Amino acid sequence: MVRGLHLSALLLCATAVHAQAPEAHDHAAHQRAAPPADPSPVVVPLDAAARATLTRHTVEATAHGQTLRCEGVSLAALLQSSGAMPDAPLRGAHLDRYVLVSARDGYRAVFSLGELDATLGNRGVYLVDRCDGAPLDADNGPLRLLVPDDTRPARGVRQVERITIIAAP
Ligand SMILES: Nc1nc2c(c(=O)[nH]1)N[C@H]1C(S)=C(S)[C@@H](COP(=O)(O)O)O[C@H]1N2
Ligand SMILES: [Mo]
Repeated sequence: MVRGLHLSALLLCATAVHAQAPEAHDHAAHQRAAPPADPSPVVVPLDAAARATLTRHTVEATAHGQTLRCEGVSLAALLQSSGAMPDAPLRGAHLDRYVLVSARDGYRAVFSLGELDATLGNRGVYLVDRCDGAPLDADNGPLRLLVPDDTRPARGVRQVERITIIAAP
């Protein structure tokens, strides 16, 4: 009797699953199962712990006739380690995103994620914490950007306060 009950329950289950199976393959059901888009905006951690595990680069950049020799991390690597930028060639889901870098004095500059992707713009952008052998002073640091391949140094944001990834509206 118990066996009999079990068997009918199983049969009922199997019937129910079978009845739903075609819907699982239809387009609407497939779209509902898609993972949600990454959140926006995302504030990227800049603290020493967030930067400690990343490769350090030596970067030279010239501003107003003066060449700085600095050390720091790649902005793309920092964004990737935060999880906010995929560590793979970017596709449409991330090509409408940009990085807003804001300074304590209100200065701001943006970069697109596509500009930073090594397989697209491949623009080297670095977040540095030491120049010419010393930590950056309060006018320049403690963190600044350097963009050695920009023709002018205007996006070398000093006094970096916040880095945010934003999906274009
Ligand atoms: N926070 C902040 N960063 C800034 C600026 C600024 O006004 N504020 N000026 C930019 C411009 S226009 C230039 S040319 C470079 C100058 O870099 P330097 O101070 O190393 O010469 O800094 C850039 N970074
Ligand atoms: Mo400038």
